Amino acid sequence: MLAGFAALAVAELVAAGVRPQASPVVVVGGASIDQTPAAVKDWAIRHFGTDDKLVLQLGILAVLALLALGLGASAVRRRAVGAAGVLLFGVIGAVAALTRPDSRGFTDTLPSLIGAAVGTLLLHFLAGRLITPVPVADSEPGDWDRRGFVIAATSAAAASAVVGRVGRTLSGSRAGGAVASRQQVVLPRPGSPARPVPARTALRVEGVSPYVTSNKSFYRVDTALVVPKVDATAWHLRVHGKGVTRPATFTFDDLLRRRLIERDITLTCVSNEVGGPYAGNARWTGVRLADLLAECGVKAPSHGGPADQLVARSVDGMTIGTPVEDIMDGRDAMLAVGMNGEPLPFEHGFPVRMLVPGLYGYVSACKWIQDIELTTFDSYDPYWVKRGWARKAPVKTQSRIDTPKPFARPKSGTVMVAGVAWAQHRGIDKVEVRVDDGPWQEAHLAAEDTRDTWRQWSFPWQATKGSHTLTVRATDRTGSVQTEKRARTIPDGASGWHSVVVTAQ
Ligand SMILES: Nc1nc2c(c(=O)[nH]1)N[C@H]1C(S)=C(S)[C@@H](COP(=O)(O)O)O[C@H]1N2
Ligand SMILES: [Mo]
Repeated sequence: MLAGFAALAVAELVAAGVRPQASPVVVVGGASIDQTPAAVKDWAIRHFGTDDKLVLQLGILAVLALLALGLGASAVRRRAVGAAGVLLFGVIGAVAALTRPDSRGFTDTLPSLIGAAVGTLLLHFLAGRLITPVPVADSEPGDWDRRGFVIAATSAAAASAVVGRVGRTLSGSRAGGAVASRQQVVLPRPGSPARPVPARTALRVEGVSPYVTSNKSFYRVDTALVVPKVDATAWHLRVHGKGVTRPATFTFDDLLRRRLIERDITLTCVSNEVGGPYAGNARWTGVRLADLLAECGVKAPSHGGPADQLVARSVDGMTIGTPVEDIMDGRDAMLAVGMNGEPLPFEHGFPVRMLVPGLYGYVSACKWIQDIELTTFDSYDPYWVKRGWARKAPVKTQSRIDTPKPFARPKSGTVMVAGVAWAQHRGIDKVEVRVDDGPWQEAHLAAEDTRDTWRQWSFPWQATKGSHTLTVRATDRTGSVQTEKRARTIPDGASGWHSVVVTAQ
């Protein structure tokens, strides 16, 4: 285990020199995320939520620790076996590093290979201490040098801890350029500001989700084990592909110099269960994507354009495919640079991400975007589609009870039931609440900001003593009532009604 620890520590140090994304835990973790069947990934997101990445990394470390114990045990008998085993892990790390979508090639293999080499040497040396009888005072013949081993092992552990820590610290400071570039961003005043939020958009009900989700509490869903830290001054966005008669490359300053729009948009994740937390509403600033595409010569399919799919690629190799028709149909699809008045936080895609009102994030909201390719749905499947999710995924009409919480024990009498409902780009027209098997009763709807945003709702419930089931459903502006039919999140989003059971005292 010590040799394994030393290998990982040295790998971290080398990764700090190469790039943090090349560390073996990150490349092997990333490869496992990509190989994980959709159902397992969905299960992981459901059970560990945003901690899924931490759980994955701890899992990798636990597996490594067990394998290290096994290799160590065999190394005491046959040192060559131990050495070969550790080297094999180095090779696995190197292969993972080479096959990552954002791989930089040979240099990315160095952390795994050098780490494994150091681990092999250390294992050889320590195992040797356990095998070779060393004649010391008071020793019986065949005894091993306990004191020598303990000293060597302790020094190796201490040295590894220092090396690993230095590696991590250096990796952190490598992002200095990106952090500085973010601090230097001054978001220009939008040429097209958001309509002022109408009065009474936010209800004063304790426990309901705030109308605007703060950047800090905005959900985060992505496959990045290391949050990409992109230096905005070196960032470029390339636009190319089918029907792009004027391919172009934009810098971050190019985008800031354009006319910016500012819009309130609610973003939701296709992995959100009925009643789940992966929804947030923010005020975004950015460039209208349809205008930028039109400058590059792109036409919507309904206007004779040959491309029906826009594929966005991020710096970490994510690919996200969006219908060109949706982007060009007049809605506020944008390349966002600002979130709630700040440059995008790194976790949410600094310097630039895409947003398309009405579509789930995995088909619209590419973070850390760096490339836009116009293509067709027939000729290319992006990341999640390859893994069994739908090619097209408009947001399903959903409503959620935020308060009371499941299994709450409110006092009988008037209990405020409240929550949010969303049907982005269609708008919410009605929310109804049902108590037990009673009739549907209309809830009070907060004022609408735009049809791209969620709406809060509240319902004063006259609670009688005992256990009750509260259920909610919404109706969108097309007149469709939220379906009762339960669907899993895969392939195109969960459906069904949210209900909570509470006991009035
Ligand atoms: N580069 C990149 N962009 C991404 C993803 C990702 O894994 N990598 N996940 C998408 C998904 S599934 C969702 S729901 C949204 C979430 O955006 P947020 O983390 O800012 O809430 O980002 C989208 N953009
Ligand atoms: Mo998502």
